[in-house]
Amino acid sequence: MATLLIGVTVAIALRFKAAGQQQNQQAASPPRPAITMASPEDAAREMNNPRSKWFREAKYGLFIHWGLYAIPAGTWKGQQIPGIGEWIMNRAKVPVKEYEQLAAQFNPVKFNAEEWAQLAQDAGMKYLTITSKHHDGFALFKSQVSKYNIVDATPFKRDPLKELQAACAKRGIKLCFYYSQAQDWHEPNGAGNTWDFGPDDKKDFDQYLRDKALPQTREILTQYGPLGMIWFDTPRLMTEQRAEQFTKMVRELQPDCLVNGRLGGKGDYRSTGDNRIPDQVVPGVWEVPATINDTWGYKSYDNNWKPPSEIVFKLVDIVSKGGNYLLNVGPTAEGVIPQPSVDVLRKVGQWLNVNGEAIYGAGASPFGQEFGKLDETKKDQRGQPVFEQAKEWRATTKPGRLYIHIFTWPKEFTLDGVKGKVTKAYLLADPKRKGLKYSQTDGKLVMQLPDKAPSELASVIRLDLK
Ligand code: JFZ
Repeated sequence: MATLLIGVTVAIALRFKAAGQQQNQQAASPPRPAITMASPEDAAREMNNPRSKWFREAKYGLFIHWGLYAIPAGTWKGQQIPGIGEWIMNRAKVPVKEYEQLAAQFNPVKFNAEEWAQLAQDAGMKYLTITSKHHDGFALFKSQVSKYNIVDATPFKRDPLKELQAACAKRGIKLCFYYSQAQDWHEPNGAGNTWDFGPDDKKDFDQYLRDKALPQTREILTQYGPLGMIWFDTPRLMTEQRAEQFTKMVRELQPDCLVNGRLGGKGDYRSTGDNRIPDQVVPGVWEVPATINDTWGYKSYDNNWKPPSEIVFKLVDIVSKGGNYLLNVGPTAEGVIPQPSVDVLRKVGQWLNVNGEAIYGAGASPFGQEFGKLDETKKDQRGQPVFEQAKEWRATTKPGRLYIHIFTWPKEFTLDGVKGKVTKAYLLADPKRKGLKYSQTDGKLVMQLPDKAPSELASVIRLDLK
């Protein structure tokens, strides 16, 4: 077990190294699979866990990385710092004494919890996961444990998580908190800050857990009503025993609250690597944490917004493989979610308004051929054949129903391997539910489609089966 943990830690550490070279990372083939597979028993346990029912049905959530790093926004002392924005303290090796001073400038007067929650709702997202404390150690909530928090250390003096609690509750959006349990660059004994405090293996990590991470976890579990989950991250120095202290606390204080897969022990579900989507259906409960541009925390010069078509494709792709999509935006230091990301989210929300029944509560594809195939003539760095992704269509399911999401619109659509007899076929975009012409022999279904695709994002055909 110990070797396994070390292995995982090393793998994650290597990945951090790569974070600054994301461009290169993407060009080369991925060095590791997108997700660790669960045993069939574990996958079944995840799927049958009543606690995760809402999560399995929700499918789509809003991730928000917000904190002091939104002030430098990717630039430190006139230098653009490569890598993800919320890592600026680490990447620029900013001493605590200097970084701390950002707190006195943090005054996000344009922050409006109602607007953020409304955006999540308009976007069709069912949960909202926000950084209550990221690796920089700054708490975005009122804390008795550490003065380094938004109420005590900033001119703003408000608790945005309290405001979000009310705004989310009003709209039935599950509120979830990201909490960096291991890395805390503000604390002498927290993991990660080697430039101020020396190597991690010389630290009294348990002291940090006892005096900050655990008591703050208690605060977020007791001061904000029922939470959908706590999203722990980067389990450096975490052992199973250390993880157990957190799990025990969550279970005692909020038995319905989920624990994600990055605590350091077994969680209620698993995460893929950031921005990584598996090639095939993955059994069990899992989530893809991904961001709408190339940073999590706001960077003033990252304008690489993914278009709505890409977000819809990724959402459908992930759901058709059995997962959830947690999509991130990074608000500015004023408390504003950048308009381009708002526009994208709302577009996707409009698509979901029409096609949501094929996403929420939907199961994975019963097929597989639509995902693409291995190209034996192309090899990655490890000498493995490269997976060539196909993007013409995807499938999701509900009992007695099949949904075909079409991205490349043909005249005629042929589907092999349909189990059951199709009794009706129609486009979700058609309010009249006019039946499409089709013929079915054995498992082969041939459908005649209208000349023009009803949606430029993805047109969904619902098939009712007997
Ligand atoms: C972590 C954080 O360090 C980062 O700042 C951000 O919050 C992100 C959502 O999570 O980064 C990771 C964690 C795990 C992997 C990659 C990046 N991973 O397992 O591939």
